[in-house]
Amino acid sequence: PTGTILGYPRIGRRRELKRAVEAFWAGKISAEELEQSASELRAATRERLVSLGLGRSDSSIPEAFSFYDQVLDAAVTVGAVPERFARLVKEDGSVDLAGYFTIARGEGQDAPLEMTKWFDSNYHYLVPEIGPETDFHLASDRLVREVAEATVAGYRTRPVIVGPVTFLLLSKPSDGAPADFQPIDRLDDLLPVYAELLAALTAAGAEWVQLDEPALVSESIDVPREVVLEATRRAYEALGSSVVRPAIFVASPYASLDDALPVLASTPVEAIGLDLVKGSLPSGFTTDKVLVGGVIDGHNVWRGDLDNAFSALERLRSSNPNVAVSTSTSLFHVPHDVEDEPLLEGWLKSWLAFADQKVAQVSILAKGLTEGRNAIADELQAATDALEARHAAAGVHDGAVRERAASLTPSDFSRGDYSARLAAQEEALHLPFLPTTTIGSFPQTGDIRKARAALVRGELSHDDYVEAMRAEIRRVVDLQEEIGLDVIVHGEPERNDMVQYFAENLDGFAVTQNGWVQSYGSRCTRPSILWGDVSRPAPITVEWSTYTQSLTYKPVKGMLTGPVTILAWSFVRDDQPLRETANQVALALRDEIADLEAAGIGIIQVDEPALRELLPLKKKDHDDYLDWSVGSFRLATAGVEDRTQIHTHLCYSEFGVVIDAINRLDADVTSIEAARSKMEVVPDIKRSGFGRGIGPGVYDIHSPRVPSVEEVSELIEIALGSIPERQVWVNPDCGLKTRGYDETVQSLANVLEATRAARAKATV
Ligand code: THG
Ligand code: ZN
Repeated sequence: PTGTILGYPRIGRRRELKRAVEAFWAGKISAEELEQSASELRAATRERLVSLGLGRSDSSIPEAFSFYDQVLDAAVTVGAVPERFARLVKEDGSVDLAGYFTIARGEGQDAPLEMTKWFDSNYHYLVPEIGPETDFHLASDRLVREVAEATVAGYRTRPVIVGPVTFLLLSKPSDGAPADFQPIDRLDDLLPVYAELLAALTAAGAEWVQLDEPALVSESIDVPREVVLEATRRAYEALGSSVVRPAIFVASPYASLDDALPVLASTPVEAIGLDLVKGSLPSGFTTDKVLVGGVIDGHNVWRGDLDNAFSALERLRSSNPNVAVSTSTSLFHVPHDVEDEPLLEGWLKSWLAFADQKVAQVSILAKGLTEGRNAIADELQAATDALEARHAAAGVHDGAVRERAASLTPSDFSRGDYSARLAAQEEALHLPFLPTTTIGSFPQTGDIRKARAALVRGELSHDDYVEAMRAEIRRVVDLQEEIGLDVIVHGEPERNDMVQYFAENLDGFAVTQNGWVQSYGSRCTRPSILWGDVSRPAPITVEWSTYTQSLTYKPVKGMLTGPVTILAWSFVRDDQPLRETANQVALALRDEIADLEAAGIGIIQVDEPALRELLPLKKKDHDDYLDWSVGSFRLATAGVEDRTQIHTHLCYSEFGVVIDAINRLDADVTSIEAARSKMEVVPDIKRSGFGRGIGPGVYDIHSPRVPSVEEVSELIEIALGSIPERQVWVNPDCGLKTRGYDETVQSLANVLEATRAARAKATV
């Protein structure tokens, strides 16, 4: 094929897959009915891709469905089911749909596979567990059946599976594995299973197979590069040499292959995919293999510069005879269709391309490759015109915003000396030893969600909505007073999502109605679209926070989402460096913080859970990233008086890498996730010499379990044993939004009881 895509959204235009999967979990539909829904979705996808210009029978349509996660799919395909789930494995080695979901979601005492970020995206995959004992064997014919299903329907599609090197590099050693064991050690045992799968796919009619190897582009992999390269060589020598197999297409989304490119090119694979959006053209490199130029951005929503994309393909073809066009990544990072957004302004829609528009762009460029540039001149021109209109549009360049950003000086990024701040805050806040607080959100009840939906539908007046939220705030404040928490939050009932809420209230952002993107399993988010210069037309949170403060004598903590997280969880403009966009968001937040302070809010938390997530895949880019990301947080927060206490919150462990950056944020208090890992991060904190307030979570909010007083006490003891006592705060791991009220109240009560006991024992 001359044009293809690496993958397409699986969740469905109206989240049909989410609905079906959750109905199955709830026991409302059977496994057969779920299979039927999935089959209909796959059929609809194939039909649509053909209507958008991909070939029906030239292997350009990827067969890339998943019920939950593509890494889990690979794991169950090769028989890598952890010991604790052995009961789910049937006689023939397979697991059924119910068993598959049990591995993903856990059951009783058996924890699910761990979930972690997929490269530098907002998608989460499940981490396979591999040990010396893992018995690799072909344990699922699901992918083979999907190819056969397509064949019967009159398509020749290209099955997609995570490649063997990436599969092992993303796995973690199973519990009992020896200390020096690494999953990649098992490559030679795994390859025969992949070879067997390739043979079965051939028998089902596949002429091509796509093996996704994004781990080859990442420098955040814990295995020496020489080992990665040698594994790549061995894997593709072996698979390439197997006799019965489809042609092999190795895809490498998210960045450049660098030294892995010549290695792959030396093996008998037929095609190599290059991310030419995040990565670059390999200069001087030539090969007679098919080079699949990923020139259409699969990870962002812009229509972009199609002419430039075609030029990149032409350059690639000037030194390589066989060039095809594709997206840079799978399209599962973007929503289905701009045409599903009737409420978006026409001018904005003309700048955007979601999955369906990107498929059409690929088709245009494929036509250009076969028929020449003239054949697509009109389409290239139309894209160029749209891009020019975008550059010239009001709101994309706001003079006042730019002037303000241009006049920033180093002092705008810096607060005063910490010891002076600490003294001023102690005087202003009078907090006890081991101060207690929560991360900000309280359970989002059905009533809250119903009220918001009614407001959106116009069935509830603005005033009635505000009163409903105030009633919820009163309830949450009373509860915290009763339990005895020291720093009070309002519970965030008015926020649908911690990023979307701010996007809805800032200029320069648009939000979508149907722009759902899979985050993990059946869970989705609707990333906002950051299209223009950002400014704050009016205060956002001030009334909610001052209302809350009017209900209590204790200090209320104002709650904001930080600039890095707002960028990470939105689609960001691609026409200026992220640093500039981040500083614009930071300045808007800085104004919000100034207003909160002026309104008497003495503590303000600026959440940055995504700080680690945007860390670039290449080490050479780390310093620049940490510089602008930390800088934007400081710009947002450095305008306050010494007496105002700035908090931040970060989720998702793995603090080792970013601990220095966390230190440089210069927040007065930092809360982090720690309960789930039994305070594993505490030694890192100690080693880093972290000198300000720190609240390692003592209550794992990811599970409905209520922690006992003893458990919490033990965690507090661990923290007090390593961190200077005066620095320690007591709080849950993360927000309570996804929890129920009963378990929340009991858990927080236990946290407070454990804190009181620790205070009584303390010598300070
Ligand atoms: N907001 C945004 N992005 C995020 C998170 C967030 N990315 C990382 C992390 N948090 C992802 N976690 C979740 C957790 C829950 C849900 C989605 C992502 C979730 N979504 C609802 C669903 O799919 O049913 C829909 C939510 C809605 O109605 O808006 O439960 O917190 N931006
Ligand atoms: Zn968190």
